[in-house]
Amino acid sequence: MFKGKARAYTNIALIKYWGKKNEELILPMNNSLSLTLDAFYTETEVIFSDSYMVDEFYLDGTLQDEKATKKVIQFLDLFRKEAGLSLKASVISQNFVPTAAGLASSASGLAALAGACNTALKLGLDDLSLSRFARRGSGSACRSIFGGFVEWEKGHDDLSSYAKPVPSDSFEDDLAMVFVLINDQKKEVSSRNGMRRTVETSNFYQGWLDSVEGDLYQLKQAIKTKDFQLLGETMERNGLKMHGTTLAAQPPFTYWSPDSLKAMDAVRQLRKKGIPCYFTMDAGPNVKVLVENSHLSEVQETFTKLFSKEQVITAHAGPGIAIIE
Ligand code: 2P0
Repeated sequence: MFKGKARAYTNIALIKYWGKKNEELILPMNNSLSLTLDAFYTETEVIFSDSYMVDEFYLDGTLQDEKATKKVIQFLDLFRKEAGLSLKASVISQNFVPTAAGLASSASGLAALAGACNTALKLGLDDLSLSRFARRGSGSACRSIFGGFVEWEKGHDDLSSYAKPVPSDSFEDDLAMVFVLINDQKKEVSSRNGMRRTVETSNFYQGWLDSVEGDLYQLKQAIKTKDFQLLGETMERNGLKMHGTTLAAQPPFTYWSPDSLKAMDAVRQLRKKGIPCYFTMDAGPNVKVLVENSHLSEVQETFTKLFSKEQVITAHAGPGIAIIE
């Protein structure tokens, strides 16, 4: 029997990953840069044993169906191949998310499973190799191997596409990210399908690709010089551009809901009042607001008034992957 357990934290991209050039290997079209956060994480245990006849996947205590398990089985296969064994496994995963608000993250989940497999099978993979493996489960998971600011180098093949920490002189410790949880009844387009549809059909996609390098350069300059305004403006602009591409897809779609627009407007109003804060959004209606700790309370107050206390969750920079057992 081989056993391992790891914890990984979720991350939010300031420069977005949007589009794949290789779907099987999960090689992205562009580099992305994220901040790992402390508020949401996943703990995953994996046990490989000859007593299992099939692979099983339990998430938050519930045995998962074939579809959810298939992704996990394919991921386990990568590690079985690396270790040269064929034992079936049981995967027990727990998401630590403050409320049930659709924040369960494939980034933290697949990163934790990668760490657990590495330990269980005694592969001795270093963090860069672990990041490559995590990428094969879910692109954004490769960034959750590391804490703080993290850049995913798009690379050109399996070996060259991985994430690594961005030197920051602890700039991230000055920052907070306020999650505004917006419930939306609409059935959402998964990020996997959304990015595929956009790459294949959106006339705006080339515009995205043409500008992302410049945004990335500016964001790295902002980290280097600890320039919060430049950091926030660049993040906000990049996120808006990503979401712009979806409007020109065929058929068009958007992740925004009326409440997302309300939250974005509140951020602009706060700035007018002299409180520097900036928003970003991912493949769903929630809005994430980046602010310095020195102005955190004003942002929290605004959003708890506009929405409710339960809908506002504050995160700070979080650590990289941790091996628990
Ligand atoms: C990101 N997203 O950079 C972007 C921004 C969503 C919007 O990475 O298909 O779950 O498993 O590689 O990593 C979400 O996509 O997609 C994501 P797959 P993933 O955070």
